[in-house]
Amino acid sequence: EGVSKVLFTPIVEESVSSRSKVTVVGVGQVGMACAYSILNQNIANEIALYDVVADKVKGEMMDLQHGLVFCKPVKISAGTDFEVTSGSRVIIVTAGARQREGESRLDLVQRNTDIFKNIIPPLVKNSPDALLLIVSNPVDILTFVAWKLSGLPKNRVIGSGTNLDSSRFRFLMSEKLHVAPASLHGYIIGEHGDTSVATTSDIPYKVPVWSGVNVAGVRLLDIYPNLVDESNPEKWADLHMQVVNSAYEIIKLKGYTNLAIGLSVASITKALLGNTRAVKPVSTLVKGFYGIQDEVYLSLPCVLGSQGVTSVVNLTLNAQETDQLVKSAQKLQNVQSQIKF
Ligand code: 6V0
Repeated sequence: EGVSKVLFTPIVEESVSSRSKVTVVGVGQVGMACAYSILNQNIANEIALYDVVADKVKGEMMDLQHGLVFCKPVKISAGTDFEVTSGSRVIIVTAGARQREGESRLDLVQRNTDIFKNIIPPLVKNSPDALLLIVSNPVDILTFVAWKLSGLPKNRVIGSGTNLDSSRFRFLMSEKLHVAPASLHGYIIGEHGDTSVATTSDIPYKVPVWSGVNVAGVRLLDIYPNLVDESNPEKWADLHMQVVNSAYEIIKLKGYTNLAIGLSVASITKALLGNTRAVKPVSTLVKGFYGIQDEVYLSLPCVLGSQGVTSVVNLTLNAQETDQLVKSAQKLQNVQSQIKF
């Protein structure tokens, strides 16, 4: 009796700010795979989920929260109000409409641009210091759209780009050489493209930089000069088309792709939040590189840190590789010039 039965004696008001808050916009297959990878790898100390579908976003939040006992400490919040996204360091955008039967690529771009018009300005307003990491497809064009709508400097608006394609490329090569995928280095640069465009007339220019492929610094082309010749019975050149077709194939088999893109986005987010200076191929504004004149986003190996893209690695490209980048840029510019902002 007389003893006050309170659990805590407050000393000071608790802080609401968070060192490493990540917001995931759009809690579909891709958004949740991103959130789950980030949670599981202990990359952020707060994860906010934002979507327009209230039940779905609440359900996804609860499902993650119920696993928190098994994770390192993270706060998980969610909602349909932009308030929930405030103070984010990285905002991952996976919101997007899917291509409708018979819909042109341009119509899809316009529909997703219209969604971005509603979300990018309030996201930036609530998190003025955030980096934007765009995942929605077609990712290179939508990263440009997000950059335009955000008013942020180019280094702070990044597309997930060919980080995923490069990972697919390295996996396929690693199977041939029997080494770990992470021990085989190589890059796909250029356009990530659009998972929903499967026509051969619109194959994205995903450029495999064969000259840089190496294990422990030993270039494969130095050992096997005929590596990617059509006549090579090992069919290394085919690996490139396998990468190009990966998404279509997976969508045909399971309906969507989500787990690898989730891991890929988590690895980019880790580099940004941790200011690690990791080099990854991500979509960045490439005007001025390799003779490209247009304001377009394409993937090049970039140094990533808390300012976003802090440098671009200058690759030694041959004429064909440079030509593909320039053509890709022209193609994207052609679509972009028809977008209504
Ligand atoms: P999904 O499962 O349909 O999820 C989309 C989510 O976005 C849904 O939960 C919607 O409610 C939500 N959404 C729609 N409008 C809004 C809005 N205005 N604000 C907030 N949320 C909204 O699609 P999925 O998750 O499979 O794919 C998402 C996007 O990622 C698509 O554009 C895919 O093409 C793209 N991908 C990009 C990849 C890449 O490598 N960059 C890889 C895979 C998919």
